[in-house]
Amino acid sequence: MKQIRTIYALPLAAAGLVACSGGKAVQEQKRPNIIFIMTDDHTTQAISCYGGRLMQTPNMDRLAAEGMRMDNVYATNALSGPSRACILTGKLSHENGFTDNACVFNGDQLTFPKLLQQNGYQTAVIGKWHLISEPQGFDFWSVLSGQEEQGDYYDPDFHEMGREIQEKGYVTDVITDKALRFIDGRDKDKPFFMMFHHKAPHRNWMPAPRHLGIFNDTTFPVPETLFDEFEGRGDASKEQDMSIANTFQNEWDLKLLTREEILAGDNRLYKVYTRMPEEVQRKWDEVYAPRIAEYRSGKLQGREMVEWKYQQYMRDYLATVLSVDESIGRLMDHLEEIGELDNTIIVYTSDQGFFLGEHGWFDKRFMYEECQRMPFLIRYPKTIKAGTASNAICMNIDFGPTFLDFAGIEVPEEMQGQSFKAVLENEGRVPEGWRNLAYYHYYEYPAEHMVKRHYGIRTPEYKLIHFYNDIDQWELYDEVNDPDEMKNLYDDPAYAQVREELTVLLRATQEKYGDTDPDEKEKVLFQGDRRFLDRLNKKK
Ligand code: SGN
Ligand code: CA
Repeated sequence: MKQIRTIYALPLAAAGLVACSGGKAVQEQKRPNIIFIMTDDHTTQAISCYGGRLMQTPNMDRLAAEGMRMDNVYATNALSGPSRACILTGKLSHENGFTDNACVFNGDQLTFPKLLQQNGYQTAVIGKWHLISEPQGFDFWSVLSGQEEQGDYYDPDFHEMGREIQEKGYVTDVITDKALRFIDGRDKDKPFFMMFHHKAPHRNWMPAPRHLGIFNDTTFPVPETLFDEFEGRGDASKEQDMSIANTFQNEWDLKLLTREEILAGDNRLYKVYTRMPEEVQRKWDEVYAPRIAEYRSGKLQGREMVEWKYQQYMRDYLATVLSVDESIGRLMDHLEEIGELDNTIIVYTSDQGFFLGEHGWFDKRFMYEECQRMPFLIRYPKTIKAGTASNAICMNIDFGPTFLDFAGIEVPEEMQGQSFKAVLENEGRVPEGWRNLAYYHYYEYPAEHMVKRHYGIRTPEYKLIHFYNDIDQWELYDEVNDPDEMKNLYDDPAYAQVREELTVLLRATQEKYGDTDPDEKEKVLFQGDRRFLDRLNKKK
């Protein structure tokens, strides 16, 4: 293990090491355990305590009712690997080097789990990792390895402490079992920190056997912007490849293949379907048969077809979320049983949000609210008041500093995020001098879904975005009056001054974070993109 530098060394008082009256013995005061639950692509529209109308999430709601719901927590690069790298390092993508999903994380760099470990925490990461290099800074790790580290829904493969293993069962349940086993086998003399990372509800949304078909009689409300035509907005919105109407794949996303067709082998479902036990395959066949028949009846056309696809999408996506909600319930019950519930900071978040039909889309990547915003629920009754909510603007790079702060560990100067412990412990109020904006920079282009590169800022009232490489186009949204981001005000004379001020603020923010040098940027970018393009070429 690397020696830590003195500035990160833990002061005695902060460590909770207090000299007893005799002066000899030292006693460890209780520092909180920290459980960081992060799902993949779970968005606030699908969480009932966020006002989502699509489904009930009772265990997530319990976290909020007994803790705080944060309404303005933002991803700085709304894509899996990049978001995870930002979280681990407390640094933006251009600083941690992981700009897009084709990168390999440099695990030698400073991360907050390493600091927790060096300062007496027992650490673990279980579930989705998606950073390619082996996890460092964890006493135990067991991460999904199948499908280029996206993981499989059924009988998933894991890379665990240097070994390749396959587990039996549904991925959310397997990850939960592993997490509970880690808790039970922990070193009881130490506090623990666990990254508990689910795969669900990532594409292609395959529910647990017990939830297959559970929403098949439900019709979900259709987003008002499902048929958005992007009037007044730039080419990035028009030229993406992530629409329900055109990008959705019949086989993969809608599962419109019969058992016989799947088993014929020449399709993407084959690999995932054949991982399911026979009895689950049977249930699957039964559940999807009416959907296939309806599609093949030939009655669905035009807008009706898009709405139909949206309904099938919701049925599968939301059913996978049920397993995650149950997992949180199991975790809380277990912590309660062993008497650790109130000693543990529990966080629920997702690597980014997701489009559930808004603007006609699925997926993420854009700096628009549905996916830039991350759910963030936190429970720690010792210092966080139950039933509170906050609109403080925070970023994923702030998570590490916040956890270090709770653990009494000094936040290293080089981390760009800042602790929001003061927000959490002050009923969500924004403290004096709080950095009330979120920075964003997305790089993965040209790539899957074809979302053009852009950067921008989100303030409490506005959002300014610059699509900067193969096009040079700006967008400005009034978040108070236009929360759906339908009206680009960049060229509206009434907003000329706002635009001016925001531009100055954006440039100052880039200056502050050192994200200004285009040459450097290109070097980082091309590393990832070339690999994507190579892969694309190979497929052709
Ligand atoms: C897969 C999905 C994409 C998704 C990326 C990244 N395609 O490639 O739809 O955007 O993952 O997701 S799929 O056809 O394989 O389902 S991320 O959350 O890991 O960044
Ligand atoms: Ca994701």
